Amino acid sequence: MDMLRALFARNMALPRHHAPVLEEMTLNGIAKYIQSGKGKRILCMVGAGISTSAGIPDFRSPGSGLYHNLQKYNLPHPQAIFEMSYFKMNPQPFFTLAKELYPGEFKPTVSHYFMRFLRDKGLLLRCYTQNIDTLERVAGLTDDNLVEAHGSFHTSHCLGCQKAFPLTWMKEEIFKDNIPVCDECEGLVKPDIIFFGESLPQRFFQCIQTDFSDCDLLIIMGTSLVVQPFSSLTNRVSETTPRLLLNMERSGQTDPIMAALGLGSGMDFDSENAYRDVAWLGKCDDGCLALAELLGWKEEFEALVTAEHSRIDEELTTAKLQGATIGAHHS
Ligand code: CNA
Repeated sequence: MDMLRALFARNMALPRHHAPVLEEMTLNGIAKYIQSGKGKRILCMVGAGISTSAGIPDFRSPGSGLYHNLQKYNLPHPQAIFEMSYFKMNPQPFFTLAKELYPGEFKPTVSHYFMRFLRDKGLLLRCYTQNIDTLERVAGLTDDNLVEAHGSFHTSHCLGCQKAFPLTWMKEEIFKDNIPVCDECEGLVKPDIIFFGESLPQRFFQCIQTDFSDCDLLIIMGTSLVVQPFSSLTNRVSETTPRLLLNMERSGQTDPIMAALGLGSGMDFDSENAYRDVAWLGKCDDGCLALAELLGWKEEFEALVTAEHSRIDEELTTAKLQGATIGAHHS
């Protein structure tokens, strides 16, 4: 191996070995890095795994993931539900699924609130999310805090005349089991979530210009890191920026042989050259709590989650009671 490496290094002026940027390659090492004041412009990259504990299935987890449970829609292949050509031909499966996953029916998780907590501490540079459930917003992140890389249900557009429709209208259509149709041109109306093959929002391309070079710590949570171009963002941070993965499985890794040679562009958690990437495997909610505890913030953080969950519970109860009263008046 050393001979091979020497050969590569001689012929390609590669690879460079880096001094470790963390005291230890563990969650504790990340906590110490933040405590030392080095991690104060934190970027979070998140995916469906941060919402599974809210009851929203992800795509790819074996057994519980959406791709394993789409048989009832008789799709030619699972991804067809998010493909424009199939949607135009048969929008029903998408809207049935949209009803199941509809934003507003779920509470943000510990992981969502961890990003809000980092924001409140002045440590969050931005959250890049692949999710379309809008739970980051419910947890209190603002437009400025967020890049919704795959769009969201927030707005919808007619595929024919491009007329915009608000969330309230789309919600009503979805819950009435209607296929939403434009009142101007009778075109199909689709929530502004990005389907396979569609371009990502302008904001994504604008923000990545500076965010990743400005970032001094990258936290990646609940994503298999297989959807491009999102997954390649992990490589945009500087070579000395630590990257923490909180996930059920290792994702975003460089090929082990390439890593051993010091080559490759993914994350390197385990090779002898590993110097900045930490994988903490388990539920990301537990990972966030463990990190908060190491930082001495656990009580304060748990208090935030409890307060926000009670507030949402109260709002839901009030809304249900109002619904029941309105129902009683109408009957
Ligand atoms: P994915 O490919 O389904 O991967 C999810 C990842 O999260 C996997 O690696 C899981 O092991 C991991 N995971 C699941 N639960 C947990 C947990 N509790 N703690 C830690 N890790 C966990 O999903 P990606 O987000 O990577 O794929 C991108 C797709 C999924 C985007 O286009 C999204 O729009 C799409 N999606 C979004 C939602 C949502 O908005 N909540 C739901 C389902 C799919």
